[in-house]
Amino acid sequence: MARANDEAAAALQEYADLFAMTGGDAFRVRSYQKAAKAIAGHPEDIAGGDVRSVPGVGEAIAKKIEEFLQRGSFRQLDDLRGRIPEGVRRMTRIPGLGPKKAVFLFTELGIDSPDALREAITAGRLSGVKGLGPRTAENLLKGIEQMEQAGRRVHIGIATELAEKVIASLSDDRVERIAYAGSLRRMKDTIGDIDVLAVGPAELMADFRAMPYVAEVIAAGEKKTSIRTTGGVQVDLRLIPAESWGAAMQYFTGSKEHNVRIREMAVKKGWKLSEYGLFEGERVIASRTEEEIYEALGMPWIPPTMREDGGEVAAALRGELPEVVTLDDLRGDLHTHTDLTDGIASLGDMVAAAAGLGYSYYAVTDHAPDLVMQRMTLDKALAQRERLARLQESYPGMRLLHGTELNIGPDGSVDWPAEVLAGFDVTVASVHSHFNQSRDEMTARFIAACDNPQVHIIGHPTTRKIGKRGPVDADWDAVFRRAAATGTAMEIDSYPDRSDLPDDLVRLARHHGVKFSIDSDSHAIPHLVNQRYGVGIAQRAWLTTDDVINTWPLDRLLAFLGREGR
Ligand code: DGT
Ligand code: CA
Ligand code: CA
Ligand code: ZN
Repeated sequence: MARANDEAAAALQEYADLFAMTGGDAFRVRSYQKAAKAIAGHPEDIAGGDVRSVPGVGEAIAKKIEEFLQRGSFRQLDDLRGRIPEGVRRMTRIPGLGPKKAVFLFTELGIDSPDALREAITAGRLSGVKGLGPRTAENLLKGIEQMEQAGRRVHIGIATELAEKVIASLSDDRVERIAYAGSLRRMKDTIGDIDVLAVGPAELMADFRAMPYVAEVIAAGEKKTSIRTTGGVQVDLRLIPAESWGAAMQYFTGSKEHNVRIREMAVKKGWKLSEYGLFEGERVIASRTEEEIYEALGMPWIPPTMREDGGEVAAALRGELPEVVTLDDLRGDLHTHTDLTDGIASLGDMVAAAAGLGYSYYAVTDHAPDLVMQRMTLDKALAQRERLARLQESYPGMRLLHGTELNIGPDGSVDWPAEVLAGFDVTVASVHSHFNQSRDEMTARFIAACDNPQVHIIGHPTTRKIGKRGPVDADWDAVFRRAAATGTAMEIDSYPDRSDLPDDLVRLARHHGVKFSIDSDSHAIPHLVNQRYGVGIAQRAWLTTDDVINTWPLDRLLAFLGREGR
């Protein structure tokens, strides 16, 4: 994606945030947000073309973007930045602290950063302030810590795009092999630093240090160079002898705990395992490929996503490693949006893109009326259903499913009555507000949604946004038990800053017998391929195709949805 688009979109998004914080009109905020998304998702570079050709960009926004392209900012943004310090904006990213409260704390108490807020709370300066009782203050402290923890790591979407860019920038005919290892290859939802391994000439290190994405060189050695990118992410590049490629990939993929377990196996046999190979004295037993190393230790190759010392070595030794679900196993997507609500692409364009991915079925699940900002009505939904039925004629190989993403209200009820819901092929029900309910209330809320026979899938269950909002508090054992009993699937929302359910909760839900749907939650065409991240989560939780409803043939899926014969 073109850099100018991303930067302009980020500036417009910042403007939308600041505009909202200063009490700006909510519908204008939304139009800025929509335009920002449209610009980010626009296939052509706006720096070379006309920003007015981007859907959702009107004259007023176009002028701002043009000024931004010329000088890296625009007047209205400068104004608002002057009124709201950067630290106050960072305060809005503290889980549990909304923009209104952040502005209040700034204007009334002069608190202008998360650090200042922590100080004020610990010094007791907030006691007696309305709406900031001891429980809220406690939660804010936790939220600040959570944000700082997350701030040092990036989510898998950012890390993957960066790793692919680094690898592309270094790939040429002098470079025999190049790949990423570490937590990114294991597909953790957050990544501390990116570990790239290469077989190539020594000059590669100097080339790497000179790349335009490098902001700082942290360490420059012959075997390893570490840099920090302009986006603040550390990337380590290691030069590997060609004959050690497999051993190095195995070693630097980790996890540390998995490697300890593997090394124990080697030691028991009187061998030594290092990043250079598996050795008996001076003799090399295996080093070229990972497969050879695992085989020499009496195991089949273990997928990187399973290398967390969660019993995978024992299972591999017994020959009982499960066959985990892969991207190829997915036959469709059950949670996607169009520009009828908050997506940026039209129904026709989304469906065409889905067909290009070779799906057997594809569900369109725009928001239902309770999210007022989306302005959905039953008439609009029914008109969309008709358009979808007409589109179906052009896609004989792909079944189009008409769905909706329902909003789970604070009491567990959803937007539409049963008779309306019966008209949809599939429903995803999600929490979008009242995130701070008590554990009991939240648990009851999810259980009520599971008990609704017209709810098929619980969308992005924890509602977390990595680096922005923590998970809601619920008794997940109780929720998953009811989901399994009622045949309600849990979603693995693959949007990378959600990654929701996270892998540990997927494992817990699987233990209770829950089924899963690995969805993209796409709001634009480029989001469709995010399903690969959801597959990573599923693999980390050892899911097989039997656990994942959107790997199933259409008939089995429709039966699960109670829509057989449709
Ligand atoms: P991260 O970067 O925090 O997301 O996590 P990783 O797993 O990528 O960790 P990192 O970058 O420190 O190291 C990459 C891999 O290299 C790690 O998973 C295992 C291996 N490794 C690095 N240092 C050591 C070490 O001192 N001992 C062992 N056994 N393995 C190491
Ligand atoms: Ca790493
Ligand atoms: Ca590293
Ligand atoms: Zn949602």
